[in-house]
Amino acid sequence: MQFEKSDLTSEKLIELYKSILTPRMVEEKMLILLRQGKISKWFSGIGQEAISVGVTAALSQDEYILPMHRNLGVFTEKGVPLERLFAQFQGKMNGFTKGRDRSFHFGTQKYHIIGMISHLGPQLGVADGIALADKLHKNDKITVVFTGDGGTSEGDFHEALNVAAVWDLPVIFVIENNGYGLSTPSSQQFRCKQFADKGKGYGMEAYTIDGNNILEVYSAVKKLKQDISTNPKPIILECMTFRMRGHEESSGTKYIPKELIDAWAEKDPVENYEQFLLSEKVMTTEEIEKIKSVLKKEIDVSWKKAESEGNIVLNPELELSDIYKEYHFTEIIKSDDSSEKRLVDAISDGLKQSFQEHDNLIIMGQDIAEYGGVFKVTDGFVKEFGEDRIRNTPICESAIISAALGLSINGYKSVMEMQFADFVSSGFNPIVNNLAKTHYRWGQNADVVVRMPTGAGVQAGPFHSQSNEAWFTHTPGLKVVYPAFPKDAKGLLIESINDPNPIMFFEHKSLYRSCSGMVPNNYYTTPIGKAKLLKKGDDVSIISYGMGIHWALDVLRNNPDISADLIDLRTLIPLDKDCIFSSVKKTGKAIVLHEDCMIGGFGADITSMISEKCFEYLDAAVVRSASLDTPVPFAGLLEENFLPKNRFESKLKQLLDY
Ligand SMILES: Cc1ncc(C[n+]2csc(CCOP(=O)(O)OP(=O)(O)O)c2C)c(N)n1
Repeated sequence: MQFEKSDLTSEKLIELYKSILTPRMVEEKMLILLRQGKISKWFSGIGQEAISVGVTAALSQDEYILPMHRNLGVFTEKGVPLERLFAQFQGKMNGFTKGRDRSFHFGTQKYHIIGMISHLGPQLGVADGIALADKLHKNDKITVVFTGDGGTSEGDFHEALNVAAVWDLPVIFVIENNGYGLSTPSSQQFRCKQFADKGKGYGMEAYTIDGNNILEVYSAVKKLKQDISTNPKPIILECMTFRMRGHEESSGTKYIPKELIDAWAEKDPVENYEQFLLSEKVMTTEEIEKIKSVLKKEIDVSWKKAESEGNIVLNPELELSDIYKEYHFTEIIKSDDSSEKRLVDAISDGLKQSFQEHDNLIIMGQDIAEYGGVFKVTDGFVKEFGEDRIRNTPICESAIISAALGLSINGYKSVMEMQFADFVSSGFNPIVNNLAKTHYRWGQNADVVVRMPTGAGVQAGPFHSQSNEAWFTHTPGLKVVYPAFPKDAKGLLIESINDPNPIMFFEHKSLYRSCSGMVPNNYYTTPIGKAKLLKKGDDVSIISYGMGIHWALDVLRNNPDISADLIDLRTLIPLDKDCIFSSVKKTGKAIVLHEDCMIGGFGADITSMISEKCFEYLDAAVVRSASLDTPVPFAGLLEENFLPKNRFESKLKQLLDY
């Protein structure tokens, strides 16, 4: 192994030695503790330390780095106290996740480390968002994100690199090419010779370096950083290395040829660097032994401290409240002057006024800039707010949702417009696993609103008509908002943008231009989590939201003899249970109406809650009226048959007659 000192001083060379030794010695201790059953799982980074340490050492303390499961060296090099790391590994309160997530699955703003979720790939798009924020701040900072070679097979890798390339983001994508993804060798994972070859395809510079040589890694990143911090652009940095132990400790290395392990053992990054320092007379054996003994003591003391901390004390209320960042509604009163607006215009109005209110608000979506979005919600925005804030995106739903989290981490609010709610399936993973879970896991909020043009009735077939709100009501950590009228839509959208938590905001596209109403002209807020009693009656409670509200209103209009409470939920999560229960206790009968399919629709939850909480007040079983359990069909007649609109009236009357 060839080490190049370049202009590094002896002090710096020794500092790097201590840095690379730290994760090695910590890990040696962890392997013992693992065998003793004191920690539960361990993903070894032995043999790969030069990458974690060399990269991190080349960054400033306030530059973000996004490590993976083998990057202990990132944490030690950033100066995360060992005692807290050890508490984290043991699921203690002094760790970083209050015992809620394991190992390296956490971030810490203090140390500018953003940890992974198990799904590997989403990490890359989060780096895009962080880097975008830095680029917009013009602060010359760069972001570094890691992936293993196996992780590059995921679509998220492609999307994140593509977005970074199109947006010229200052990100270094470090690929640790260590030969295996779990048990799968590289030959079964990808066909390219080197990952650096992919650079051309993405339109970015790419380099392959020796990942076991700390000086090579350190100087490569230093140089690249200098280059891209003032001239923002993404880089692929492929670091050749080898995974010396099993994927995680219990899985072993039987499938790896012994010769391969032996050959790479010769290239051990710590031992080789140590030999180099000795041969160059930068350090003596005695000095090295002294460093090791000081470090050993520090590790032992830190472990003892972490171990002596008591176990977590259960606080059930905190478990529930920590899914969201604390936030209190501030009412901004509606003005008296109003104008007649269609739903689409009210949403556009609320969005525009939010842009005027929040300098740090960005919207991202396909065709939303000059084109104004397929539903024209952002028509004219780019002229008023500029291309930095009104951002056309490539067709990369997953990377853009991940980038939205990155923006939030680095001080921005964002809205993402799904072109159609159906396409959210291509961005599902980062929503339900990253946006939704991050605050609960390590206290980082995701200040993101995903706008979802949803619903059927426009003969658009199975992939442009779905009601998929129940995919998200089932996921703790998200809020789900679904207005039915222009006035509510504007106030709720403004409030959703003010709220620092991740919000799925449903907009029924068939109501966009068919539903109008008087909308206050000013910037005002409508509280999330509050239903509205649209009609008061005595005989039945009709509970609905979105298009269902309009169907129910039609039926009540045609049947003036029916005396019903009509509840517009407006928000599904958090659900206004009090409003529902007090109405049902009064009427004794309830019907839940929604456009979504019956099985697994949100109505199932409402029905069961009513049965449980209002049982002794009920005069009949709670009824549901919902779409058929089929995909949404295209032809008008089939679609009409699919939707519950024409079945609702008879179901309601049957219930009243019971
Ligand atoms: C989406 C997803 N699929 C599968 C896994 C299981 N898994 C965890 S790590 C891993 C191998 C990753 O290989 P690589 O990216 O090369 O990183 P390395 O472990 O070699 O450092 C697999 C298959 C996962 N965590 N997420």
